[in-house]
Amino acid sequence: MGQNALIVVDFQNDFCSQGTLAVPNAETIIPSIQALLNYFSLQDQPIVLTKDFHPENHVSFQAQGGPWPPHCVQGTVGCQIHPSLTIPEGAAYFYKGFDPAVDAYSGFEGFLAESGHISSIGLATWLHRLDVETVYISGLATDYCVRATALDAVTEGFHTIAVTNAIKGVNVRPDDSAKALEDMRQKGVTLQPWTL
Ligand code: VGL
Ligand code: ZN
Repeated sequence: MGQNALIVVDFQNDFCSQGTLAVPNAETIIPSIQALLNYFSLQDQPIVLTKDFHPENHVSFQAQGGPWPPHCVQGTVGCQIHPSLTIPEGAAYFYKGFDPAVDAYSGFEGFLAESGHISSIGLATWLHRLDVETVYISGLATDYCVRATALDAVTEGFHTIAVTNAIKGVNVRPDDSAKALEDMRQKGVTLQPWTL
């Protein structure tokens, strides 16, 4: 039987309350994400953290005509994983959005970061090599990177669970997260809370 993997999407300082692109109430999901991290670690199941990893002149930033304020710029505190999470040893990091000219919402556009350099190993390849069948998706933001990651997970053939109490949306329009959840559900993502 295949393994389960946990994917924590973009739980970085710039998406939390002091950040440049803050997701309202992002910190409220910390207990659920930590419970997931602890559980997957205890079960020796793969843990993935994705990071938005932009250069200063990234195409998604308003100065370049993009929709967003600068965020998750490489080498800044805003790019770091939020310090309230305790990340188990052995967790794998996948970086995305580092090409100045291309935005990347989905973790499946990310590449494994190994001892400070970005490899050519993509997330789907890495998960398939580990015989992962089911992915549990948590993190930020429901209406952008979580949604894109979950839909790509389905396309890549994974049984995909979006953990409803471990994700939070930006809601540029108030119902964006609700629409994203419905879209995910229609496309084969299971919506399920994690019981603390
Ligand atoms: C994200 C907007 C821009 C996300 C990343 O992680 O959802 N949203 N870059
Ligand atoms: Zn971004």
